[in-house]
Amino acid sequence: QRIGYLALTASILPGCSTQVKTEKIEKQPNIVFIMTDDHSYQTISAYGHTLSQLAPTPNIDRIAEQGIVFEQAFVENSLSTPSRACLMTGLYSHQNGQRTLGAGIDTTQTFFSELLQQNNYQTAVVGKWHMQSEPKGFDYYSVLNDQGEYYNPYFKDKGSNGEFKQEKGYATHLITNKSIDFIKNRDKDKPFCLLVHHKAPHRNWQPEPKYLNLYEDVEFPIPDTFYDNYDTRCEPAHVQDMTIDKTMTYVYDLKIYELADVKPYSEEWNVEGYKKEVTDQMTPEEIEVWNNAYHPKNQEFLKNKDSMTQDEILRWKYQRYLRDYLRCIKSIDDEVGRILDYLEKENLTENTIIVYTSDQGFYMGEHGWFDKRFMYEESMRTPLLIAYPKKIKAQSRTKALVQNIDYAPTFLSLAGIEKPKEMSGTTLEPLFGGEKPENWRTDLYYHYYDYPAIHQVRRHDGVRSDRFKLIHFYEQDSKGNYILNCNEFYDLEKDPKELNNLYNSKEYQEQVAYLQERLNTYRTQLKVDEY
Ligand code: SGN
Ligand code: CA
Repeated sequence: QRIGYLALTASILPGCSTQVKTEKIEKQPNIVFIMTDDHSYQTISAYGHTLSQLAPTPNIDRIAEQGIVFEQAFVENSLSTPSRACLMTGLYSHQNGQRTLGAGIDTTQTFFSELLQQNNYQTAVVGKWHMQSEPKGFDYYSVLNDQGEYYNPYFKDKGSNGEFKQEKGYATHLITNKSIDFIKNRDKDKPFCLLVHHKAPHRNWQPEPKYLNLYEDVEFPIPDTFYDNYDTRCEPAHVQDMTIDKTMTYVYDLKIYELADVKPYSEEWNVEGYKKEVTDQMTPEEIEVWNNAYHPKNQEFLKNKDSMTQDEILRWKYQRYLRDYLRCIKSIDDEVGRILDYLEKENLTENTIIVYTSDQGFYMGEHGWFDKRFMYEESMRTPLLIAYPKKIKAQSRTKALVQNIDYAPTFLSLAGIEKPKEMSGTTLEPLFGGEKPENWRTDLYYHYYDYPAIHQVRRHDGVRSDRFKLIHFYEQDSKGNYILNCNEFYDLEKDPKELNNLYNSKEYQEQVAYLQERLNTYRTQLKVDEY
């Protein structure tokens, strides 16, 4: 077994150096990886978006102050379990098996946690695991049931024979408690790797009791693309099912339980459904606090609703959505602060790499949407902030293209472990100095597979370079004939909001052809089997 130190210089090896230098010893760093579920970069102050100025995230920003902000961090497949599989394996979805939300990960693949464990690390994962297979390569785990619940959630611990037990409290807080307890109780002679996987701010955005009224007086600005009519696009943007206008439900998403049995809203959600999905796991005291918060606001809305225009109603829904979402973020931010405080108090900051990210991005009303899945910026992009004082200069930023398949190789390289040859991702360590190495990748591959499924986003793959994006939406019938075969191309510098599909524009034929060639190369080299 290895001890917790790595000899860095080769000078002690015979024949490597003429002079024997003082042996420089470096300790394997601890890793604290905090990943939320559906947290948009638009709602983290360090990214400077107007939304986050109204609802700041001072604690997540501490990571930015101490470290590096990745301004172009992306996922390969904007969905929970696929993203988690990319994280664990450093492989693209078609390589690790987890293409859709329900597909199982190929458990014969190596998880980076196993390699850390074999190389001296104590490993743990707490919170949303979501994949059907048991966490592999962890000394300790306490994971939520599937998507998990916000209030008094059920956890399954390692060694509990698969049994879930309900715990009292709010998920974001409980997950942090368990995380801190793991650090507290660890073997202090060994490095540790802790994955803190929050449930929040996943749909249906249930805030913590103390924040149920936060931001009630704040009016969040409507995004420029809120009324997008998807002109110039292929069919998928038109036929998705994820608009605030039509898809978001009054009862489940917007918590107007007063409408539960009122037609036409009773089709999907009635009082029973609301109780089951929203308040079922709350204590009577929590239900009272919850109802006291929502009821007066709901009454106010219902009083005015009949005299409101469709657009006023839509804007009201947007405000309720944003407020609840950002209330969940407020709890996340508090709890990130608690972890950072604990690491500081224990003098662990210097030798710990702290990562903050999300399993993908999210629409905060851009294009009229919530949810994710599309290769457009808001969902393909994800927040990524890393602090590691030993190697990362405080307050640095980078525009280098990075992807969620890079986490596993990064952790391995930091721990001094050689990356398995088959891992597709690449370590982010060369970017830590703030400079982008000349040979850094110039584009990324994306592939979304989960169709037919909730929200009805069609399958697509594509390439994103620093400036351009090519997307190919596809579907073939059983004979291999295309039912859907449509391309989009965006100039992100001139059109960062992706409103103008230039695929057929004469002016861009050269750039389109270049990205098409890159896409073909990815498909061939990565052995992609559908597109
Ligand atoms: C649930 C949500 C969807 C969401 C998926 C995937 N519906 O099905 O809105 O897209 O999860 O989310 S809900 O009615 O159950 O809230 S993911 O983060 O796990 O990928
Ligand atoms: Ca998610």
